[in-house]
Amino acid sequence: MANSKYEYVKSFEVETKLMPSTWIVLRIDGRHFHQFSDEHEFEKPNDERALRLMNACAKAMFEEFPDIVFSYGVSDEYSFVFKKATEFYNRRSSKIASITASFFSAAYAIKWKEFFPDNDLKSIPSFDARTVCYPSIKIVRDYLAWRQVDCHINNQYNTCFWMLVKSGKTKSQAQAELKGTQTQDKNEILFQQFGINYAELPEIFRKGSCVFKDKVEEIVKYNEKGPVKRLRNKVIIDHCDIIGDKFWKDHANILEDD
Ligand code: DGT
Ligand code: MG
Ligand code: MG
Ligand code: MG
Ligand code: MG
Repeated sequence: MANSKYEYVKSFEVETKLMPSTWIVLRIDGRHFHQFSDEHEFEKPNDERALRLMNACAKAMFEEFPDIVFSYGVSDEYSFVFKKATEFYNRRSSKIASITASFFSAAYAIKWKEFFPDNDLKSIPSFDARTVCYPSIKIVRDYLAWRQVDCHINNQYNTCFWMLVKSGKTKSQAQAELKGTQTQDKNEILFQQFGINYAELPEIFRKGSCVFKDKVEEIVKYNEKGPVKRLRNKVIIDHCDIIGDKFWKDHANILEDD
């Protein structure tokens, strides 16, 4: 097509290219989910249906965008790690953030009924997205540890807070009671006042969720001797500890230099 005299307007476009040879971490976060969770009567402090819906959207991302090697989600956010050598959208930040945020938002709306069969979607869910480049495995791991520590701190606080409120305290009384408390104090409050052993709460609440590919033994067919099993690479959702070394030793391929 011949250039028109208007073509020059393209020269005003600015592209932010993400640094080559670094892990791109994309974080998606629900917009106004404080309001959204109230409006849809999410259970407090954690609504398992809402978390599983987020996980299903993350799994859909994994299946749609093959350069994602790992993801971690908590509350209304999900982080996605792209492999170091990715050329996804030529590493153009605005393309990556806009496409993934819109894909995730659409998935959330489409899958809503699967997880909330009795609740109508009352407003349009949307998610923001940002991209950050990290130059080493250590820093990617520290990033993920930061999110998981955040999950733990918030979940422990919120669990105490809502137990106090549900037991009759006002929100400001609960806040005052928790002010300045350490991890151990909160565990004591839960145990002494409510008989809850924090360590026994569901892992999905305490640890958040990880999505990654792993080799899983699957039955592929049955013959006269019984089931025939094969190792298959599958996208799995688990609630692992990603702060310590064990997970990363067991799954060294996830962040390997490629
Ligand atoms: P933003 O991200 O700046 O648009 O604002 P928000 O309101 O999304 O705030 P954010 O992302 O810092 O915090 C997430 C909110 O979502 C927080 O107010 C609690 C709510 N939320 C997330 N998961 C759950 C849940 O499972 N149950 C309940 N009750 N609330 C949840
Ligand atoms: Mg926010
Ligand atoms: Mg949010
Ligand atoms: Mg958030
Ligand atoms: Mg186009």
